[in-house]
Amino acid sequence: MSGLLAGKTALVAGVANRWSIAYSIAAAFRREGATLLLTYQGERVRGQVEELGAELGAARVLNCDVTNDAELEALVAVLQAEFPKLDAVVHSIAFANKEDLSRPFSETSRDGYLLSQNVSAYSLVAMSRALAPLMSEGGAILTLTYLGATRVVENYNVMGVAKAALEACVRYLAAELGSQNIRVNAISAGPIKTASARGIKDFSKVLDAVAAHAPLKRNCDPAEVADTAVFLASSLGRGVTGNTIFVDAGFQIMGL
Ligand code: NAD
Ligand code: IMJ
Repeated sequence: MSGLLAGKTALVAGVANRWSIAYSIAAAFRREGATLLLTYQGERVRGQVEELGAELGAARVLNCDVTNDAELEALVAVLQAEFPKLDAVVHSIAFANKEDLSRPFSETSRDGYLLSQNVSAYSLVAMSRALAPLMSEGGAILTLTYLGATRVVENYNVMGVAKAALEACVRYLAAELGSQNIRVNAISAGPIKTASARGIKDFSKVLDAVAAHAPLKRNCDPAEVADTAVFLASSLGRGVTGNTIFVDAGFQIMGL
């Protein structure tokens, strides 16, 4: 074991199943020697995530719906008692109403807009505020974003606006938490077939287009995203904060 994260404790939020990007990140963190803490969204996914946690050798699997302040506070209380020093936090969470990812963007309702912002962007602020006090020796906060934050991607709609806010949150949080040696970065992953991609209209066409046009002539792999997360969470990433790093087989550089 090379142990890039040996002696570090990492909390990973956003594992729903073994296809989740957060699952690949958790596996890579464990491979590098981190003590793993997983959080899940609620009772609906609890059993599944507990099984995956056991498989990964996670030290704890805890409930936390990131839209619920009381659940965030309860999480902090458990951590304070059992894992007083936290070194890395991974936020791999997004949600929008399914109908807002298919109908015209201008038809997005106020509630749908606010829901996607709350779950997908504000939650990074809430998690950072709650967990930064536990990162007493500095550390790294990571989130997952997508190209649709800065370019118009068909059907991404309200999620693109939420990711634009998320990327701005990364910069403001990085500027503020830098004095505590806490770095905040986003990884912009290329399209990956996860639960959050299943059922998206024409998703396989998106995958084909990336494989055809990306410099590497293929899609990205969740393990590649995970290894970039290891780099950012480890001391190798110590000079990097406030950034969005693309792990997308190079797709975003292409014009025509
Ligand atoms: P996923 O469905 O496996 O993960 C999304 C996670 O968000 C789930 O674990 C779900 O339980 C969690 N979640 C939703 N609402 C929550 C809440 N209120 N509280 C706590 N957790 C909540 O899909 P994924 O593709 O692994 O998505 C992870 C992240 O990666 C998302 O931010 C997504 O936008 C981003 N991303 C995905 C792709 C892709 O193509 N799959 C590409 C780039 C970025
Ligand atoms: C999602 C929608 C439209 C186009 C899309 C995506 N493309 C990609 C995604 C091109 C790559 C996946 N992605 C990057 C996401 O962030 C997905 C977020 C998401 C997905 C769903 C599907 C099920 C649901 N709500 C969702 N909320 C957020 O009900």
